[in-house]
Amino acid sequence: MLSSVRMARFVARGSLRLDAVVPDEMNAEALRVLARGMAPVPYGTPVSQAYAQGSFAQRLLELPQVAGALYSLVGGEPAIDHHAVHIREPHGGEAQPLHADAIIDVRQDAFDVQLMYYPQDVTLEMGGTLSVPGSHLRRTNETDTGRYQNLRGQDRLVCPAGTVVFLHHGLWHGGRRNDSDTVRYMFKIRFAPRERQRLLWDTADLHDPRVRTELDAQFPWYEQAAGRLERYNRVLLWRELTGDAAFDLVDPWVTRVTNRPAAGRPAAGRPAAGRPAAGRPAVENPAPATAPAPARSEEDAA
Ligand SMILES: O=C(O)CCC(=O)C(=O)O
Ligand SMILES: [Fe+2]
Repeated sequence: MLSSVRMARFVARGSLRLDAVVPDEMNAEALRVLARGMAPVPYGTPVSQAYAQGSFAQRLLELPQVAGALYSLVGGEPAIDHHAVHIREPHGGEAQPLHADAIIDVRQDAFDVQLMYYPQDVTLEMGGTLSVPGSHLRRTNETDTGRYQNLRGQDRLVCPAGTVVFLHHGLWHGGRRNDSDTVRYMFKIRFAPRERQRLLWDTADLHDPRVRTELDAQFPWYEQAAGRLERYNRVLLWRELTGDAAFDLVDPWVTRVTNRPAAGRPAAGRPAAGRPAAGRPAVENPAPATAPAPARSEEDAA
């Protein structure tokens, strides 16, 4: 299971990397299995029904670190959206344009994850998957980001054999050109949650101050103002994941924007001319008194 600090790191970065968690003998087996190809799985198949008992994919998903991370992110029995084997031939093909594996997906209370498994050591020349940390909550339409060639702080995956990476479905990424003499294999499975993604990880450290530090992370490609919006969107996601509707990074920040007064007006402070005439019903749902004005907010301070 993931800790709260690692979960917060996923919420900020949009990815989680588990280095060399698949043993060598399984990596060797994977090269044969992936070269043969994997039969498709119908959309929506619960994971326990997707892969035969004892099959490579089933054993991959049962590795404790993989299973623990998957459960923490999307809960028990997620559905398979699709899976695919990606093969990049030596000196073949072109870099994929930067993309998210989704057309506009504006869910704020749920997300899918993509497991990417690399059975070999991936060197820079082999064109490992490029991704842009912290891009997953900037909602884009699939390859709309394809015009960007390189972004400051981008991550070109270089990893040891047996590495598994989980990506939030919105993360901007793309396979790079393979300039090496070696075929590069990657197996991807996209999972959709079938239970509410709330407190599914090991929450013992939920109030560890490092949770806030992780959620507040800045990335070098962020613009000054829009970068703030990324952190704002993380607060919204953290509220959903924890059920803590009052969580904020800077108070009042998200809190200010969630203000939705109920019908009616507070009785106190209403100008006399606006009061209902005698005999008319008084305000039906008086809203609670508003909180005192903040001493400081991030926007005020900017
Ligand atoms: O080949 C790669 O590294 C990335 C492929 C990809 O974008 C995907 O599987 O969604
Ligand atoms: Fe992709």
